[in-house]
Amino acid sequence: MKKGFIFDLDGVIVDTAKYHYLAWKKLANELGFEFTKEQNELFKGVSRKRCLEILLEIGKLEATQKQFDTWMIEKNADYLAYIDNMDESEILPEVPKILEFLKGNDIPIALGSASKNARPILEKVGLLSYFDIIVDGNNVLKAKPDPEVFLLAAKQLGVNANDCIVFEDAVAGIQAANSANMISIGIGDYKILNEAKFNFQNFTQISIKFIQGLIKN
Ligand code: B16
Ligand code: MG
Repeated sequence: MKKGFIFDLDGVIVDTAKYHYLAWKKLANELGFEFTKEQNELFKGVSRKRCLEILLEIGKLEATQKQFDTWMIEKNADYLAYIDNMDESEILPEVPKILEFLKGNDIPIALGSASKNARPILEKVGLLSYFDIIVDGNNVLKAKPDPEVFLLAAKQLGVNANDCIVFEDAVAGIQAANSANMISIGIGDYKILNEAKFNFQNFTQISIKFIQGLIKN
């Protein structure tokens, strides 16, 4: 059966978490509290709206709907300013090698990200043309760990869900891939991503032979 490969964005293709962190920290500081890098770990793979809810819980603040919306807009404006200078040097190691191999073998490739800024980021780092399909925060109603983002990607790729392989760096993303009956590959700390079918610290540890095995099985 035809296989499809689905990539998360932040933490898999590029490390945008550092820019999300700077923008959330700026907002927290303006609101009068600290936001640490450790707390930022909770935000990985989580939608923008849910991130702000968690941030306000950390700061023990309540917001009116109007304030909430204003802070969402402010955070995103700051984030967009931080990512404005991104270029291909920010692509995580060996990602292009894997994309190139899949493309060269006519394997369909999708992005499955929670970010509403996924398309401009791929464009900035020069990887947009590798992706046949982009499903991101603009296309789904339910955030990971709900499998909606990956199921939609599979549908648009024209590949059965159980023939899809998902690369993810967030626990919620691994859970989403598993509940979609896809093969989940954790990128990052295996102790955190222990629900994944396979684990790698990063793409430098993934051989073409391993990818060929996934395509054949
Ligand atoms: P935006 P991913 C996620 O990207 C980030 O990990 C998460 O921290 C962020 O809040 C979310 O995108 C939404 O991003 O504010 O740009 O819409 O890992 O799903 O690619
Ligand atoms: Mg991610």
